[in-house]
Amino acid sequence: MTLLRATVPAIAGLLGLAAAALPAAAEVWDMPLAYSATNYHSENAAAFAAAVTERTDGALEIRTHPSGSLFPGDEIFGAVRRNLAPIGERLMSALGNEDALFEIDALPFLATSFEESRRLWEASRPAIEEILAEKDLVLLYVVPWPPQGLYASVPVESVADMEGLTFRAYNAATSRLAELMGAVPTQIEAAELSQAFATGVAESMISSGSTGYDRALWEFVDYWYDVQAWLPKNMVIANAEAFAALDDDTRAILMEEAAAAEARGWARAAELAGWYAEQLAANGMTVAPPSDALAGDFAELGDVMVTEWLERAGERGQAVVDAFRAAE
Ligand code: PCA
Repeated sequence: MTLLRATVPAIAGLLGLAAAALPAAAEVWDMPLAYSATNYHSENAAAFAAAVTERTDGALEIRTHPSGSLFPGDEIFGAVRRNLAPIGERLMSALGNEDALFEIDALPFLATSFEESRRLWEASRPAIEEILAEKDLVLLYVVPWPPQGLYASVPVESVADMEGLTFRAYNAATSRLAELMGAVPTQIEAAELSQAFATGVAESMISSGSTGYDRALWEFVDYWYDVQAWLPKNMVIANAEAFAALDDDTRAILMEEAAAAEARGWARAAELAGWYAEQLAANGMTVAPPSDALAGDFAELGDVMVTEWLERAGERGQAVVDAFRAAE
């Protein structure tokens, strides 16, 4: 008895000392991304991953997997929710079936510049964080795409020219817009774009100059109209359980680097927007502002979509839109 009483605390003490002296067990987080490795979102995520890995001395190592190579874009949100991946990046507005509020940044002409988009994000962030928390997810950072324009295989003077064209959609909102234009939408991830355009499954789409550049869309279509319809965002989220399992210091580093990645990503998107448009033109595309008729048609369809969205998004949606408009 005496021996035991003396020995147990001694052993515990030794173990405690040993545990404190050992480095924290290394944790590896695989981070699925939907877009190509050379896209600025993916490069930004890779810089974020490297910074977290370095600053935690490898206690948390993040490995990015671009181009939908670990999970295709439309499976990333579900994978992070189920902790099949502890962290991942997803186009926020593609999650409208999870909650209408996620679509707020894909409403035509609500916020059309980086500055407005930033204000819309500030107005919507608390509600988005709340919705993510309800789904056991933690928001790390968001980064916008440049303003969205219209790619088409034929000249488009007004929406009537879109009648019957196949249209690549990247979320429910772009599908709805295509329907309102009389086009024929199919939802396709960016990683599959070249094939869709090569086979005629898509003859048109709305996206940024960034995605057209990444996918060399000039090989398939001749026109890009710089409509500046909205700026959708990618968001990087973590599984709440995986996040809670990290120690305090690691969590603090993760959040600091997330804030740095958000700032870096917004700056980079704004810096690159014009350059992408130039690259489309340099590769032979007609890059032009929309005609007055096309801009007017889009504005009308935009109003329809905002009205429809407000019905689905309810009071929480209305409150965010009001907060955004009040900050103007
Ligand atoms: N590129 C992404 C979403 C928005 C954008 O500009 C895409 O086309 O999938």
